[in-house]
Amino acid sequence: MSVSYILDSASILSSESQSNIPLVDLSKPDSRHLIVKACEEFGFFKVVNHGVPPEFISEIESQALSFFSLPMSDKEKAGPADPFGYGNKNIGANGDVGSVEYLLLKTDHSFNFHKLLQTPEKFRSALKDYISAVRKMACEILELMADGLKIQQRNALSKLLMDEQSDSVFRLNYYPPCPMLDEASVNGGEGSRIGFGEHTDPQIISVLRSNNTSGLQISTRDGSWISVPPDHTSYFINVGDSLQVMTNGRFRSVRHRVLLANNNWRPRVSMIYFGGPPLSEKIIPLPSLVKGKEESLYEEFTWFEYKSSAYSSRLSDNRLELFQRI
Ligand code: GA4
Repeated sequence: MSVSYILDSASILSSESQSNIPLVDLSKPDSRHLIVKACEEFGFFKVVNHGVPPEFISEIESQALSFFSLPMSDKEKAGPADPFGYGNKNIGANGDVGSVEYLLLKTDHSFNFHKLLQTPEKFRSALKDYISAVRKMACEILELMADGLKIQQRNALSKLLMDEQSDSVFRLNYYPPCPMLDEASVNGGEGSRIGFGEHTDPQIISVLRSNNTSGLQISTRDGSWISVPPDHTSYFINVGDSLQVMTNGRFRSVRHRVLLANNNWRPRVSMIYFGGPPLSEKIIPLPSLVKGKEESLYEEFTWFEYKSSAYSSRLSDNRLELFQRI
């Protein structure tokens, strides 16, 4: 192990330990205020006491690891991700690439798991348990947001995720260890590569959990990047573009990315629930957040229209710009 490897790791650790990522304890009575503050400042926060049973999490993680360790020819049977299924390096349909393999699934369990695994029923039932527990947490958070924003109808946001027609997505990402370990050790393990390029999430809310590996970074208001210290026992919440619009710009959808250090020897595995509304839902600011004569900052659009526009964009595009009123 070279000296530069040690220095490199130490500097990553120190930038992570100094992070000021907002922390929300869902069991504490003041959490609604902290959530609102975090969504205004960062569009991002970490959650503890989330209530998702650890055995649901470990079951999905082990199912994911066994899927991603299948021979490539087997995994490819579940692809390409157009948009659902197995994807490798290609993200979306417009030329974005990253050092990542993934499975993108609809949360209504309509995916044909027989294409995917030898024990599809086990995977399907683990997903069902996991997604309903994570959706419950997401709804609790959306209700706390509504409380914190003094919105009378507590479920104004959460009802969109609970709707039978909710267009939510589940994503399993597998970031392989450095592909050129030998080369990396020759040059001291320095440098990094893009796992998942910078972007904002189009939906309302994203709920992310990863194993204990680094990589996730968020962009702050001044455009600088902060590394998020990994914590496999907690969840990380992202405000999505739709929530930015529904709060008339009060909450900001967070730009984030995954950057992999070239000396990473463990795969990063993340699981993300993207809570979206029904396709026909109009994405407009909640009435009480459009004060007096102040108008919506955005043109009116449905989730279907926004999603269609998102899917024809590049990952790093500012997708909301197209809908901003000048
Ligand atoms: C970002 C959030 C979710 O992962 C996702 C992504 C989707 C994809 O991977 O197919 C998109 C991306 C995401 C935004 C713009 C488009 C669509 C890739 C891409 C270039 C599943 C989603 O809903 O939007």
